[in-house]
Amino acid sequence: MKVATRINSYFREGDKSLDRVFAQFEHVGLTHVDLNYPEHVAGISPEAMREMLEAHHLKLNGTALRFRSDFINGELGNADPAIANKALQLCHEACDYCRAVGGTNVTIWLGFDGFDYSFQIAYDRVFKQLVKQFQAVCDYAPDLLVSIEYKPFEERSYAFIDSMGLTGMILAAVDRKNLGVTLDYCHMLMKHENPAFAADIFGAAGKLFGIHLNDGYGAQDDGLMIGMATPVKTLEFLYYVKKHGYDHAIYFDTFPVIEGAEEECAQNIAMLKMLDGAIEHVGMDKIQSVIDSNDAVQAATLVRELFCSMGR
Ligand SMILES: [Mn+2]
Repeated sequence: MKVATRINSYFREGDKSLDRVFAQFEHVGLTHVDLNYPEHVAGISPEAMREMLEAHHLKLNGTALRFRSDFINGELGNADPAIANKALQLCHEACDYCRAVGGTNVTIWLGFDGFDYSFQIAYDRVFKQLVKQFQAVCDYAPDLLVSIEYKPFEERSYAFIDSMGLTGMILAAVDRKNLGVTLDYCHMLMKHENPAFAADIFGAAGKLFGIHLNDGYGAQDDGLMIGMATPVKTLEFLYYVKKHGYDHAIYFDTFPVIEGAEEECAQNIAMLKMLDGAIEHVGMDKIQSVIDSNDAVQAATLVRELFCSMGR
């Protein structure tokens, strides 16, 4: 199992040294790293980054775009062509860095492409512009997986790419093999989506490129430890992730604030392994046969069986 977690959780304690954080990642049992671009790579050459990762027996999963101040009124979909082009160039740089360090995935979350007011943006113009921009990123780096992470709101009151539905429309319109989706579990709860639904649809289409696992109550991006709020939904989600042969890193996008980052991460790893073990113990065929029966009482029986199989 490939597992990664949020570097910034570890920056809260001690200095902002990636070498120190990577040593802790190795110690807790993580295998992969996602770097926010550009903030985590400032002043570090790809060669130096690769060496630092190798020294701690870690691999780069990929880079994740972080758009800051220049882009507060929109990134790839910005109405100002100069700013939109600057956002595109940043995506290209993130692709170059990812490839040079041996990563495979470039994750793009457009936190500022969206709106706060009625009559503020031209929806169709933004849609068509985003399609062209994603085509440009995909064609720039056909050897990499470009992945859209959607979130319904925050930074803006309404995000443009806000849901599995809109993301699916973008994927279809962009029509590139190397464009897919990163499913962030909490973001889906915020949109009142059932995470397993998207995992099955995108997984079956070969478009599941990234997973951000966490938990929450739906009203906001809580970033809680895995399985602590919605364990049944998490089990169903993990079932489909397994069913569709997902083979990239599972990234814990959790926000330990009071908790120690390493203890919190260890808990996430232990919970993920326990939930996965329960699915293994009950068996994929058995679970599928219950789903195929389309029967809520059988589903409830299955959930009890999964709970009873934990830690066995
Ligand atoms: Mn995320």
